[in-house]
Amino acid sequence: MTAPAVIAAVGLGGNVGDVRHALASALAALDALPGTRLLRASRCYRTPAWGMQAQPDFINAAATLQTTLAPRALLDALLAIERDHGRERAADGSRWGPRTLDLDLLVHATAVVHVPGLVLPHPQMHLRAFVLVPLAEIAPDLDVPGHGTVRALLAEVDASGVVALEPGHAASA
Ligand code: PH2
Ligand code: MG
Ligand code: MG
Repeated sequence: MTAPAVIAAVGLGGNVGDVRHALASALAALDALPGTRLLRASRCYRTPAWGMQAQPDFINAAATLQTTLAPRALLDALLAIERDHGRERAADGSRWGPRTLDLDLLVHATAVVHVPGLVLPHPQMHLRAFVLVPLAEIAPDLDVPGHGTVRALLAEVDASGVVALEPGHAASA
């Protein structure tokens, strides 16, 4: 029996090397995962480093997927794609330093999960403009379980400094 397909959202980012190339390559890898289809990908945004601020700006984007993968299987696939793109995790376990490619599982349907290594929805996504701005471009009505829609969350954060790297489509009048 095949698992039902659900919607999942992924945050993409990096601040080392040719990040736009890495993000495009990662999107293709997401679309190629078993039981998974890339639905939408946002533009790339330049974003000020959050957390550990003394590091280069990041480039961030977001994607929505339709997938039959369960949360843990999808998370493991994201980590494998990071490794394929040269991501090295700091030996000291520090979490917020420079990286070639970071893929964060943000939302997996209605899942609310707190187990070692996997928290859903992503525990800080509702506070981070670098996640919410790209995600709002492609999925403003997506529900972040326990928090509300992406559109409502974006209205509560300071999104100044988050700049799209390509022009958007003009809204129809
Ligand atoms: N990721 C981090 C830490 N800080 N800042 C921005 N702007 N974008 C990120 O993707 C990011 C960050 C840890 O994953
Ligand atoms: Mg991250
Ligand atoms: Mg990460």
